[in-house]
Formats: sequence, structure tokens, C-alpha cells
Amino acid sequence: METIQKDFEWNGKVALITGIGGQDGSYLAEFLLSKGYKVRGMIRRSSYPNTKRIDHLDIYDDVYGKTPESPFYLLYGDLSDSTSIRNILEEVQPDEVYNLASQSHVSVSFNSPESTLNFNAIGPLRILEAIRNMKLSCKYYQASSSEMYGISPPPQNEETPMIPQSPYGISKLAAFHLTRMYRNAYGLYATNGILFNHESPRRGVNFVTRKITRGLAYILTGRKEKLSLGNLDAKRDWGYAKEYVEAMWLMLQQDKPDDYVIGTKESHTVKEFVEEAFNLVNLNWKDFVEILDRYKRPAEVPTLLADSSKAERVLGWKPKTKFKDLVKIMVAADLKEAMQETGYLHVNDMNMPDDFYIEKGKELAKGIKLKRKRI
Ligand code: NAP
Ligand code: F7E
Repeated sequence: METIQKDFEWNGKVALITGIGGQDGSYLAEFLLSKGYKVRGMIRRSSYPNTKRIDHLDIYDDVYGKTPESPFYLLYGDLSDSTSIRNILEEVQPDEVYNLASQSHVSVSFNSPESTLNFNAIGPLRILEAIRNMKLSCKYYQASSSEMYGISPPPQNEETPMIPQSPYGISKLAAFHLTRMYRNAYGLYATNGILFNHESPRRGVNFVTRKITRGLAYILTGRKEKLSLGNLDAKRDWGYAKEYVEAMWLMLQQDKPDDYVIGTKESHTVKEFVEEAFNLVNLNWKDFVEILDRYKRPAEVPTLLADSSKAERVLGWKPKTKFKDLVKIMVAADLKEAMQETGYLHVNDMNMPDDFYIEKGKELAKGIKLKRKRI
């Protein structure tokens, strides 16, 4: 986790982040705190606390508690609960609202289409309607998604027709249009960030990139023998989540609200991701990966490739981390975690560069190959 400074100089602004416990929410919270924002985050109740990605931000708690002066605190709320949304907006009086909360798993949206639509489409409507009714002058960011393009041929930009293929894609498209409608009809500062896939060591473990890098780390540390995947031919434009949250912020710093595509302008198959990850430690992925139908979807989005020229031109935003670097960051992080958990690392091996963990991974891979030869 990042080191967060206790010293804090307020820039006069307050940001509310829904979905703060998620991958993007945690990076955005760190980014905004570093810019001097007071950050308030909405989390929902779960039977077991689910705040691992933001627990390190609790450092402010001892000094400030949950007071207006505090740089950071959390509030309970839920996208399906209008009352909780209004109460939070009333208490926080935000300058900027980043709506990142959602049921974000495409495959799961086929199993739970109703709640996906409720959280992802009606949730944003509840926030927008509350902002309008309460006459708040805050800026609103909607986490829109490349999944909205569905089967529209690549490359995709702000003008590309959207033909979604999943309940998730449809829910995000409804929220996208609601955001535009509140902007056009009521003059709200409401902006859509159409983000293509973005990943990191904080990615949920059942998204394909993290499933691959964590699966590889488990194989190397002897906790698993194989990795089960679905469709390897789908192509995605994968970027680094930590860089994408700056684009979200930049969107809300413009004079006028608008919609922006964010991506790397590069697309790779799932197979290429697996291959790159296993190659890093000199293993042949074909020896370890099995294909199971249960990981295939009722309908697939074949190719996503961002044309993010508008973001480059207007926001001055460009990704720095490309495909190979991203795979390496994720493999190194998962190797580090798995080796720590299984006792392969010494206490003073904890803050080493990524290459150190990759080299350790290669050593473990040699052992696995030897063992396989003997059998
Ligand atoms: P994530 O890791 O799945 O985080 C989503 C967050 O939303 C979690 O903290 C989750 O809380 C919360 N949430 C879910 N349902 C909620 C509800 N009913 N009420 C309140 N909170 C709720 O997703 P992410 O990768 O950070 O993505 C952030 C946003 O960007 C999402 O809206 C996603 O759909 C969108 N997006 C993501 C990508 C990508 O590649 N990552 C690309 C385009 C768009 P729990 O932990 O309690 O479940
Ligand atoms: O799948 C294929 C799968 O679940 C990527 C979300 O952040 O990005 C994400 O949605 C591809 C698909 O991401 C497995 O069929 C193969 O073609 O990692 P994913 P996603 O569906 O692209 C968009 C932009 C969002 O907005 C979403 O919130 O990989 N795939 N085998 C697999 N996918 C998974 N999850 N698991 C597999 O075993």
C-alpha cells in the first residue's frame, strides 16, 4: 500500500466517492487526498468488513475522528437506497461527486440482472435526482464503461454507436444517457468517463487479468496446479487503474461537462495476457491452463480498442503504462503476496523492486519444471 502523509493541507474542496472500497475508489481517494481534497466515501454494509484497499487511510481517524475537519472518513449508504444517498449528500455537501459504485462484474450481471440494473442504472438516477432536488451545485462523474459498445467494431470513441451485450452493459448505457439527460435538461455539471478495462494489483480476483496473475502465483507457490479460464480470444484494451483515476479528476476540472473515452489505444487477447504472464517466469502457459465452458458468457464482447484522442487533446491525459508493463506489475505483486503468505520471503525482502519477485518466481518455476520431468 502507498504511504499516506498525515500532514494535510486542505484545498477548500470536498469530494464524495461512492464505491470507495473498490479498485478505482481506493486509488482515487489517495489521489484526491494528495491534492488536498477532503474525501468522504460511501460504503455499504457487508457481513464481514470489505475495506482492505482503504484501511491504510484510517490514519486520520486518531487525530480527527469523523468530524468536518477530518481529511477522510466513510459513511454507510447503498445505491439502492435513496434516503441514504440524500442523507450523505446533505451531510457531506460535496464539490465533486464520483459515482464509482456498481455491480461491476459482466459475467455476474447475467446471473443477477435485476440487481445489476437497480444498482448500476437506477443508482445513478437516484444520485442525479437528489443533486437536482437538493439544488446542489456539485460536479458529478459517472463511471461509464467500454462494455457499452458491445459488438460495435473497433476502434471505439465518443461517436461510436453502442450495442451492449450484457445486463451490465445495458445498465451502464442507461446511466450514461441519464447523465447526459441531467446535463442537457437541467444544466447539471454531469460528465461520463467511458473507461476501457483498467487493472492493477488491487483488481478484484475474479476479473480475468487478476485471475491469471494470482493463478500463476498460486501455481508457483504450490497452492494450485492449474488455472481454469473461459474465452481466450476476446480482445481488451487494458490500462493501469492508478493512472486512470487522474483522468476522472481532470474531467471534472474542465469548464464544461462532457463525455470522454479513456484507454491505451492498444488491444490484446486474453491468450496474449496469459502468455505474457507465464513467459515472465519462463513457463509455457499451455502446460497449466484449462478451458472450462462455465467461464464463457451467454454473449461476448469480442474486441474493445479505445480511440482516446479526445482525452489526449482536451484533458492532456495519456497513459504511461502499456500492456507488458502492466502484466509485470501485476505478476510481481501477486508473486510477492503469495510468497509472503507461504513463507518464501524473508522479512527484509518486502520492499524490493518488481524484478526481484519475478526472479524469485523464475527460481520457483525451475523447481516445478524439474518435478514435472521426474513424473
Ligand atoms: P469494483 O472494484 O468492483 O468496485 C465497485 C465498488 O462498488 C465496490 O466498493 C462495491 O462495494 C461498491 N458497490 C457495489 N454495489 C454497491 C451498492 N449497491 N451500494 C454501494 N456500493 C456498492 O469496481 P472498479 O473496478 O473499481 O470500477 C469502478 C467503477 O468503474 C464501477 O462502476 C465499474 O463498473 C466502472 N468501470 C470499471 C472498469 C474497469 O476496468 N475497472 C472499466 C469501466 C468502468 P462492495 O465491496 O461492498 O461490493
Ligand atoms: O473479462 C474473458 C471474458 O471479467 C475480460 C469490468 O471491469 O471491464 C471489465 O469487464 C475478458 C472477457 O472483464 C475468463 O469472457 C476468459 O471477454 O476481466 P473481465 P470485462 O468483462 O471486460 C469493463 C470495461 C467494465 O466496465 C467491467 O466493470 O476475459 N475471460 N476467461 C474471462 N473473464 C473472467 N472474468 N474470468 C475468466 O475465467
